Parts: sequence; structure tokens; C-alpha cells
Amino acid sequence: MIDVYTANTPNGVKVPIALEELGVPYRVHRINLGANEQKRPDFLRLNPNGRIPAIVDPDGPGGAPVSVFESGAILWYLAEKFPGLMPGDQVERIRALEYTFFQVGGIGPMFGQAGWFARHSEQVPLAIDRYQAEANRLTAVLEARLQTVPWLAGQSYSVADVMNFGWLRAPEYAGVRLERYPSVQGWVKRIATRSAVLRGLQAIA
Ligand SMILES: N[C@@H](CCC(=O)N[C@@H](CS)C(=O)NCC(=O)O)C(=O)O
Repeated sequence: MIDVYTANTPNGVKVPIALEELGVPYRVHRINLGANEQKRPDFLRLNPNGRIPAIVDPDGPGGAPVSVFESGAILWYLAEKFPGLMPGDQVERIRALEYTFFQVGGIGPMFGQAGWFARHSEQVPLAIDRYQAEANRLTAVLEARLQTVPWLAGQSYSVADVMNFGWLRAPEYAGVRLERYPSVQGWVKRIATRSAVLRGLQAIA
């Protein structure tokens, strides 16, 4: 049974969603971010960066327990181990890797900053405009991709879709209105209605 240390946040929902899709049993350990549980020594042993999510797989390489942090690394690890989220086609696998990094390096940080500055007691218009513009620019990149293929890797639903869905399911946080991005909007709806996604979200609700 895989132990999942997470919370109900854009990065936190990805792991239960992926594990449901892969049909792998798991146990959720809720981390209270408000109480800073992610900075406690026992959690820092799993993720020295002090952020959720993290997992422990008791059956890691060589049969020994292994911990994994960073949602992209966790999902990639799981998708390599269990069939269901890693495209079989070599080119699609490259695309999945691209859009996984795109989320970790772009969507996540920019959406996060856009939401943080917009909700801060001190309003800094330059920062809000800058991050909301970048969040919209990145969403337009997804829109262009999804106008040509049903899923980010291409023809197969993959780890890249789960990664980006974590953020795009609540885009208003970053000042992104999905009516402007109809292909992204349709893709979000298709993912949101998958039974594995509904179960994964329920597990961390
Ligand atoms: N790049 C990391 C980002 C993780 C992250 O920022 N997690 C947030 C929740 S969405 C967190 O733990 N925030 C609490 C904190 O920063 O102390 C990943 O994808 O796992």
C-alpha cells in the first residue's frame, strides 16, 4: 500500500487522481498546511523541500521502501511502474515529459504567484498583472496544443494531463477565464468527469 502525504491543493490532488487511474491501493495522510505540518522534521525526511505531495512506496527498487517528492517525479515514478498513464508511443512519451515539465516549471509557479499576489493584503498591481498575464500566456500554449490533439501527449491520456489538470481545474485562482480557451475548457471537462478523477478528488476532499 502506497502512503500518500498530501492536501487538497492543485499539486496535492494529482497523486490520488493518478493512483486511482492506475488502480493502485494507497493510504492518504492529510498534511495540515495551515499548521505547517509540512515543515516538521518527520515530513522533511520525506521531502526536504517542506512541501506536499510526497509518497512512500514500501515496494521500491529492489523491494526496499522508497520515498519520492515533487509531484512530477512522483507521477513519473508511478507511471513507469504501473501501466495506465505512460504513453506506449515513443514520441507521445516525449510530449508527456514536455508537458509535465511545462506544468512544473511554468503553470505551477506562475499560477501560484498570480493567486498569491491577487489575494495579498498589500495589492501590487505590477506583480498581479505580470503573473496573471503569464498564467494566461501559458494557458494559451495549452489551448494551441489541445486544438490539435485530444490529450497533451497526443492520442493517449497520460501523466501530463493529470499534472496540468491539478491547476487548470480552478483557473480563476490565477485570473484565467476558461471561456477564452475553449479547447482547454473541453479538456478540463473531459478529465473532471473520469471516474478515477472523481474518486481521487473524493479521497482528498
Ligand atoms: N513543485 C512542487 C510544488 C509543491 C507545492 O508548492 N506544494 C504546495 C501546495 S500546492 C505546498 O506544499 N505549500 C506549502 C508550503 O509552501 O509550505 C510539486 O509539484 O510537488
